[in-house]
Amino acid sequence: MKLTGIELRRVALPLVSPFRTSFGVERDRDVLLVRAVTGDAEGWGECVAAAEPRYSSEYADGAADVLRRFLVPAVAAAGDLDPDAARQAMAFVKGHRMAKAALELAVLDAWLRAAGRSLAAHLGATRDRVPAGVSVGIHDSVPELLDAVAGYLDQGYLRIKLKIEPGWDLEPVAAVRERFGADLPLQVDANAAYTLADAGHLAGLDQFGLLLIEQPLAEDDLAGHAELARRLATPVCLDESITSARSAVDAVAMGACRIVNVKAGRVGGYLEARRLHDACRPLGVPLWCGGMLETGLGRAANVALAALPGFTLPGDTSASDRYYRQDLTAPFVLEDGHLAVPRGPGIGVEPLGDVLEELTTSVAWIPA
Ligand code: SMG
Ligand code: MG
Repeated sequence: MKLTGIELRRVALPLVSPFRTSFGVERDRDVLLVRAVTGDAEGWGECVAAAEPRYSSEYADGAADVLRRFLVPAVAAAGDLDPDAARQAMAFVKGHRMAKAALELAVLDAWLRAAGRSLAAHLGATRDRVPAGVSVGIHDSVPELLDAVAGYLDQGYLRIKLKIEPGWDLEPVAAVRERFGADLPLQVDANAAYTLADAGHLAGLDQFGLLLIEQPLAEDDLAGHAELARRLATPVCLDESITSARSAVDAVAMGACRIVNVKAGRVGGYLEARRLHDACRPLGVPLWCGGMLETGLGRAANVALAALPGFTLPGDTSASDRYYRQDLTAPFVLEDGHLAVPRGPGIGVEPLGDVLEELTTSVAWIPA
């Protein structure tokens, strides 16, 4: 496959409601899209880096810069292109996993479209629909949170994740349990807002029968997570700390987590996410697919990943209308609490041309 060029496109989408986490409030999604144009087909990748480096060190302008200056020229120089050649060509760049993942996905999508094969089939998906969970942000009050959760449960979501932070943890969790009962699959995500000194306080969550607590401590504090895990009955799950298949296996081996949130962008691509899956599955580590407020393009790829057999817990793979009034693709809709896995070639969805143009804030074309 011969690369003709790469388009870097920025798109701005307003969220249906502000999404507050322990690290800040998101009101709009400023998305960097990568389009790979080849002699055979075109492919799309979505970069999950946010506008500001609050969730992790990457941010959209930084990703665009490293793509334009280093990653795209390296991939363009690779000659005969396939996803593995693209990965190898990008390997000399340290870090920048979200930027690499976006370019890898664009190449992978083009390559699979040229071959008439779906991403789901290529990754090894074994299901044609995946159970949908929803991530519920920090609210101004418990009654407002309960209304939001009730609305999502009415829509059919099968699992609720509550964002927590110091000052917004035991009380909202207790209230959700009290209102919706002990059988509701419920978990929490702290986005690294606590320290080991909070272990006693966090043990207060044990009474609520949570599926897991996600990333309570700092990204680089694996030893702290291992110590915390010994002091909690609630299983610890890692998100921000897991940057590769190897780091997932190591984190499990040292007892820092029992469950892994898989985000392809965070580990450098869907192919590394599959390696993580293949490494963790024999260890019996439950996996689930995380979310980064993706548009329909990134969501399509996430749903394909979530259909692999090791993804045994519902993901943060929600329907389009949980995020956007108008998605970039035909909307993903909840059917009986599930999203259908796209079956068409590549990621199986395309941007809606007029919507894409309307929401685009800038475009740059980089010839190969
Ligand atoms: O895509 O539904 C989604 C968001 C899920 O909570 C979510 N993501 O730490 O897991 C996480 C956060 C990271 C993004 S917050 C803007
Ligand atoms: Mg998380």
